[in-house]
Amino acid sequence: MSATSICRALVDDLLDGGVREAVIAPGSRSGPLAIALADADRVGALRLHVRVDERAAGFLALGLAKASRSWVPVVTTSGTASANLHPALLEAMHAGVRLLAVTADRPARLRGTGANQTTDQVALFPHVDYGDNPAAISTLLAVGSGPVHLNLELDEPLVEASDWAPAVRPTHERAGPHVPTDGPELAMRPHAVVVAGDDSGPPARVFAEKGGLPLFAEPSSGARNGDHALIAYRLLLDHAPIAEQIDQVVVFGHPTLSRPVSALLDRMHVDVVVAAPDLSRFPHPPGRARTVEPDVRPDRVAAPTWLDAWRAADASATVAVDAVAEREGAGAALQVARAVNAAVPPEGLLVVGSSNPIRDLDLVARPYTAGERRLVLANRGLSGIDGTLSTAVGAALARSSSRAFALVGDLTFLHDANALLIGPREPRPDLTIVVASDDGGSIFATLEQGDPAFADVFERVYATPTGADIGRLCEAFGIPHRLLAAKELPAALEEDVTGIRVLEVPVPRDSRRELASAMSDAVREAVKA
Ligand SMILES: Cc1ncc(C[n+]2csc(CCOP(=O)(O)OP(=O)(O)O)c2C)c(N)n1
Ligand SMILES: [Mg+2]
Repeated sequence: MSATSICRALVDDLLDGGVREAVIAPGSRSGPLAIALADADRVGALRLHVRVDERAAGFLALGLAKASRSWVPVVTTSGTASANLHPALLEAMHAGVRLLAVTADRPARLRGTGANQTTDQVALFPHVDYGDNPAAISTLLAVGSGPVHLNLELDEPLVEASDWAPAVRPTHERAGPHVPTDGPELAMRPHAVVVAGDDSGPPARVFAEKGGLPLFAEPSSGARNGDHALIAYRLLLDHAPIAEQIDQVVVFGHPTLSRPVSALLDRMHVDVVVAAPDLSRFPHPPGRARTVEPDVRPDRVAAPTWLDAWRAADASATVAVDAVAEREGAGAALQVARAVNAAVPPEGLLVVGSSNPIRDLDLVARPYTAGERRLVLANRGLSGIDGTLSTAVGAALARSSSRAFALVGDLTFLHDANALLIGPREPRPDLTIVVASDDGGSIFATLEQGDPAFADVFERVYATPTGADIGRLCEAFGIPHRLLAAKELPAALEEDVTGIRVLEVPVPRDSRRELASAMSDAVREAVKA
């Protein structure tokens, strides 16, 4: 079969498999697949996105796949181009995202002969499900959870000048989030809590509501909804006397955000129950956690005093956190997180960057009303600061609502600035990117290395200030940019948006450590027995 026939057959198979979005980066070896995908785009069988930078292309496809819960192929040419997909594939692997990497290759006979742009692409992504037979792609995709790597050997002649158009398949219903049915009963202890990590979805909330339990839901859990979800749970775990009484934790999703939650799971007398098929994606105390079916339900409702006590403590802690956030200067990052949390309307999207943005949000985000179909995403598989803007662009493109936001730190923004490199003919989402801009990585100030003992080296090797001018960078990409004070952000977030824009809010970095201890002190005082 010619390269063109192979690629046309592959596009047909992908369409049969439900693929409706595809990403490519340019190159000669991948050309026949690029042309076949462009043919499919032309007749409306799928939507094609073209990017110059393969790393950004990989994360764009990841964002599309995360928000649509569908397979999204990303196609690169051979050599280093394909290696640039590695970060997105690793994130997809650890978060179970349906990303299909298609790397074009020369025929196997040319490997090891010094042929141009030819390396061993077969073992390029160890641990990722691999295939080299395009005809078997449907079997690979049927496994359900990603990612998958298809290395496509294409021989010359690479292109053929002949007309082709695939049949347009009917649009299929997208798989929604998992809605629990009535599964097996779990024997509850009197003082249980529910932890909802990344991508838990509604089951965590439903379990907490059925059991009358407090819900500690990370922002990207998809479960921070309803009136069982607490706000300042992270500080309550450290400071509220009631936290000592916890005797059971039921965990959904992939919790990674906070040390107090990890410490809770490590407590010897706590029964740790993980609602997942296995423990591979779950940070757990070795030998002590047990799994239950994701559809598990509590065998009884907890005494109302348990949840009431948590709600009262949370209300006091939240007042204390808000008071610290109101402080001039230091509190600005928390004000930014609150404003962004409040700006997301029903059906809206929020993509949150790693480091302080997601932790600030975790501390202040008000739970949303259940059932209003907001989507809050974060790359928590490996918590990288890479690819976040591309993920946000992809996720925004996959949503029907045009209200989409991203909240990122300045280094996270700069790391993926090529996400803004979007050609004039490419689909562009309406997306507001908010940058909490403190010229460097402020999270490290709150960790051990932020101790004054390391002050000498801290600034150079941890904080890494860049002095980069984000406004001028945006100008180079033709992206509107505004510098705003935190207090001006809520009004700006209300504005109608067409295309991508950047709102940069300067926040102080040197007071981060003090901010963290001021919040701890305030909450300890507010909830003491
Ligand atoms: C790809 C990658 N490189 C390095 C890190 C380590 N890291 C974690 S947070 C961080 C700093 C992030 O800075 P910024 O985005 O400005 O957020 P801030 O800490 O200032 O809130 C770094 C380098 C990472 N998580 N991912
Ligand atoms: Mg920063």
